[in-house]
Amino acid sequence: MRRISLALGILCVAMTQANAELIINGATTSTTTPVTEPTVISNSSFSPNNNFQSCLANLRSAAIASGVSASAYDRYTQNLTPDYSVIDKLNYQPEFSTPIWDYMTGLVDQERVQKGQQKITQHRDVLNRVQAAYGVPVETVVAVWGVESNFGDISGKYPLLQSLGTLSCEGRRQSYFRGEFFAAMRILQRGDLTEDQLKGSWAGAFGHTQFMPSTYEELAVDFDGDGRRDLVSSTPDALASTANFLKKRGWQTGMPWGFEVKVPQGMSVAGESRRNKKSLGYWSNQGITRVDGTPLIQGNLSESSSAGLMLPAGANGPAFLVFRNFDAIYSYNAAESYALAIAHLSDRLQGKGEFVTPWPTDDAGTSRAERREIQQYLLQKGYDIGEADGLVGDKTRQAIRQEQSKLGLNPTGRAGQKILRTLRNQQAGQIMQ
Ligand SMILES: [Ca+2]
Repeated sequence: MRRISLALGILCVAMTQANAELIINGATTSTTTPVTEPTVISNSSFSPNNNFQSCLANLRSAAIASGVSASAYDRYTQNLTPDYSVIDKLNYQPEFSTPIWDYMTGLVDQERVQKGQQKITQHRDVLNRVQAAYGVPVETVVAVWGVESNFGDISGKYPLLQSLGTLSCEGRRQSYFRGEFFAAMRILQRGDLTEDQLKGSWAGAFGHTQFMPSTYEELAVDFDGDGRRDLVSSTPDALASTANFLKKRGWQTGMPWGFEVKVPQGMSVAGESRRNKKSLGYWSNQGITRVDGTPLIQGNLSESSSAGLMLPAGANGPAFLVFRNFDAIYSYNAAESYALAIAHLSDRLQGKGEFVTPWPTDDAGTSRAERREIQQYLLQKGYDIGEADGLVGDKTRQAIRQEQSKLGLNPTGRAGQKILRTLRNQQAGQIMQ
């Protein structure tokens, strides 16, 4: 489960990458209403290991009321077994706070920019048609794709009926997950996907777009014209559905998501936020300019265009004016850091540069390639951290902590530039000897 809290510019996120383990489409918030309101059934007598089948039997009538046929429900639940590992995921409380600069550097690195550009070239024709149909720029659609599933590479391995069935019968938020469980069955029943294809994150987000089943029902589109909405194996369907999502969530064609700005010294930013929108005329009068010093009002923007001032790392970090389109991206996964990663990746895919204002840290974040490099040094030192996959999990963090302690550094467990440089220097020193 993803927990986000902004405090002193530090983000608490439960995962190391925005892939695979996310609950998305508003699943962790109340901003998205499931298409079908699940019927709440009292479940106080449930206990693990012996009552899964009786829980499923209790859910049967609610599933049928939501539109699952009786025969389909019986077929999908007949041999279903619980997977309690998803309850552990649901209850996981991160000890580690990921600073936003680590989060951003891992999600928007040169590797993802290059791969995104390759994908744009490869799917140019369908992307142009998607942009024409939905009014969302090619680069924004591809940026969502890149952050959600690394362009379809990572879409999750949990069989959805099993994970959502378990979450429907155990743990917190059962009512929410029942709605998703039933939606998954309706998707299967309609023949959009097969049960084999229906694998995703532990919480039920799946496919190229990592939609939850209820979002799938509401917003997925058939763009390749085969009569099925297939966000698992049809790239055209996935790209068009992403654009449809953003359009339905309020995307304004021809308008920017926002841009980095320069806030005058001494201007109070207390109370400013993405939500607290004011006119560009107001912001201009405050002395705010674009980060390159040019006026705020350019292109399609006017005095009355409405934007919020967002400072994701506090007053000493980069500042952004964000518009309605930023909110549309935000609705994909209800986290400002997440929306900023997509917004920034879309800019990078358009050939724009990195943020100008540095993050307020003396130990900047690392790219996935640099994280793999750190892991390779740790493996050479004999740490049992699995593969050098660039994902900084508990084992990697523990190994970094031990190395930092040996070196007399603060044992944070962060895979930052400082530990990378130190390990590199050690390696170079050994080669010299
Ligand atoms: Ca299709």
